[in-house]
Amino acid sequence: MKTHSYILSLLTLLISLSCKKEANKKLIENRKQNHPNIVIIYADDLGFGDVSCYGSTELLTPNIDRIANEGIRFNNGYATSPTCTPSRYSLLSGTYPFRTKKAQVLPGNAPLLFELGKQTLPSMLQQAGYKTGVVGKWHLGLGDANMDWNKKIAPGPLEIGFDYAYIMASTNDRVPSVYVENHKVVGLTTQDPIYVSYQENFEGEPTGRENPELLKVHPSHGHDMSIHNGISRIGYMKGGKSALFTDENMGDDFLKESIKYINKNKNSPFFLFYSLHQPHVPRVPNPRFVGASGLGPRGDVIIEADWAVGQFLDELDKLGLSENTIVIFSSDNGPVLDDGYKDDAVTKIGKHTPHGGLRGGKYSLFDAGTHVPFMIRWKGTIKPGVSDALVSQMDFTASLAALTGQDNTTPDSKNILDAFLGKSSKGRQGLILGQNNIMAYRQGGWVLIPPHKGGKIVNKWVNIETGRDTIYQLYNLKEDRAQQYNLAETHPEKLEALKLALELEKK
Ligand code: NG6
Ligand code: CA
Repeated sequence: MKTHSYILSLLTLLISLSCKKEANKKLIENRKQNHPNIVIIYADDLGFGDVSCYGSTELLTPNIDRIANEGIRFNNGYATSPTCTPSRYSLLSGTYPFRTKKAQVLPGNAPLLFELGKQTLPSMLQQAGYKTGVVGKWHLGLGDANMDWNKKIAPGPLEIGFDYAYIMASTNDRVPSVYVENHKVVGLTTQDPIYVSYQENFEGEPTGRENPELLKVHPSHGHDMSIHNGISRIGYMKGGKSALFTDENMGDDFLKESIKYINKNKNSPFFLFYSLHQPHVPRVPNPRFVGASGLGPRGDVIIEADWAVGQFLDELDKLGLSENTIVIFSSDNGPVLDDGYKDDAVTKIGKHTPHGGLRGGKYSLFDAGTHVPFMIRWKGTIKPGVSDALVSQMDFTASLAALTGQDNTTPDSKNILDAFLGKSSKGRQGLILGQNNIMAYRQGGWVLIPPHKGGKIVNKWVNIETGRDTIYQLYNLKEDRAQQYNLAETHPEKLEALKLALELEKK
């Protein structure tokens, strides 16, 4: 009798153990499908035509191409705005930048742009059980107005949903030229505090304007204030010598921190916003990449960024995470050649076309301002291919909320998960592009650019058409990719339909 009950309980135990194992396996499988790691690799000012998977032949980007070839390459993928801050704001907040007046290119001492307490992409993923991190360019403001960079820097990424941050304080051409890790400037000592001003210079400090003999990279417009590492920047700064970054090492620094982050978090689902600084000005490649492209520093830093992407993908392979990680690659706005430094970007461009045949570029309402490289890889889940769906970076929040079983409470992000995963050719219906009251509207293959007050045709500093005009513009991108024919007068019904759709989308 005793042996009987003993065998019975042993059997029960074995069955329950095997059930548990089965349940665990299911849980892991489930997590793999619903909670894959998510990485967004985000370039800065990379154009639609700057990568070889979108047709560049003069500049080859085999590693970025790998993401496209092993995943989906979107032919109609958009950043929300033709400049950095508004695009990044909308990617992280699921909100159109025009809803916030302040969502425009920020100075390096601007306070944090986000309203605390509102859902963001990282806070939504935190809710879903993810570890969330950001490494690289931020440019979304930090702290409060009049922040002291020597004290605790908050609010910032950690207050809007990131568990970890290793970021450039602003842009590589704006002071302070430092990195911030969580709440602190990296490498700063109390003996040599750092001071920042966007009003006036600190006494005795050299500037690019007055001391060009100290420069290794010279400004072409603006960028003639404080000098650091032989490069004059926007804004004034003093002290903090032990904390200043070295432009030549920035690519390596961000790669190293990104790799550290995924190693540290490999056992929990993680989200990483890996925000590259290339090819934004000043373009200062590591010596390993000088001359790599034959197109001057702009091409060289793109080769450098592509190399870093390759190293990062290799690390995912090494950790056995490639099948369990969604990798998204895109850019915050379109391309620009001379963006303020004499770096041969114009003279060495040769046959390369950063805009890839689209009209305009950075700062422009024409297509090249926001129509950017856009690709998503999820090895083993996404069937490799090409998609024509209209997709926007603003839609990551709602789509990834759908994937991870969360509610999206952001105002403008749309769930287009099926398009992102290549299961549907339908993306967004319509999309507003731009910021403040400067905007265009795309619907299907059509683009409307309403009249803009005082619209200049060409931004003479960067030699790019702004796309603004005092009349209505209407383009059919399917037949006229380069936006050469304004159809506003010949297609009045289409014009009215888009005007109405734009007003509805604004609500
Ligand atoms: C402009 C800068 C440009 C770049 C841009 C922001 C001047 C003359 N030009 O004001 O160099 O920094 O702002 O670029 O200062 S973004 O990609 O971060 O939006
Ligand atoms: Ca940018």
